[in-house]
Amino acid sequence: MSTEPPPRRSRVEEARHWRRIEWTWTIIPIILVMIVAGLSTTLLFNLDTGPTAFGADPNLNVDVTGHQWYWEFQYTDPYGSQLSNGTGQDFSNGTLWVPQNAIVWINVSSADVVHSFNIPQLGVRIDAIPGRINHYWFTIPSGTAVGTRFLAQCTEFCGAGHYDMRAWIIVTPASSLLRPMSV
Ligand SMILES: [Cu+2]
Repeated sequence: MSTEPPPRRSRVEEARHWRRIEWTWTIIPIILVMIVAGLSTTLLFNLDTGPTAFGADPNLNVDVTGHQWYWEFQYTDPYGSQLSNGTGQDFSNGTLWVPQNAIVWINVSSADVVHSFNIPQLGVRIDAIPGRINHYWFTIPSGTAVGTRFLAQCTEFCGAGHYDMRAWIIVTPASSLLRPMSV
């Protein structure tokens, strides 16, 4: 008993068949890559723009300057100045007072060598480079109690005093001095 071999496709049909598959597995990944590239590029630019890109207005604007071997904090808007006057603290001594639920926009630089500003608990890590201002922001998680301290530290070896280049971020009561959120 002889079995009929299946009818063979012509070479032209064969080529057409494979060409369709080639196009499919070329076009679909290209579309996927373009979607991922678009989303991540947008996110990258938004990260640079800061909280406003995500619909939030920073409550505080703070200049953070690394020195061998301490951190200097300076509020750069009137709201921060009021806050600092209100507590009577010296704000250049390595303590940053931040109200509950605040969104803090930081402008990070260095007065001497390269440092890196790091608040592990708040997910902050940004290089402090002389002659350059790096922007970043963080939020105090809702429900954080007044008096909570977050340790800030330098994570770039910057000389003999590097080990002690620490600062405290201390949470103060939510203040009416804060700028209202923009809508
Ligand atoms: Cu340092």
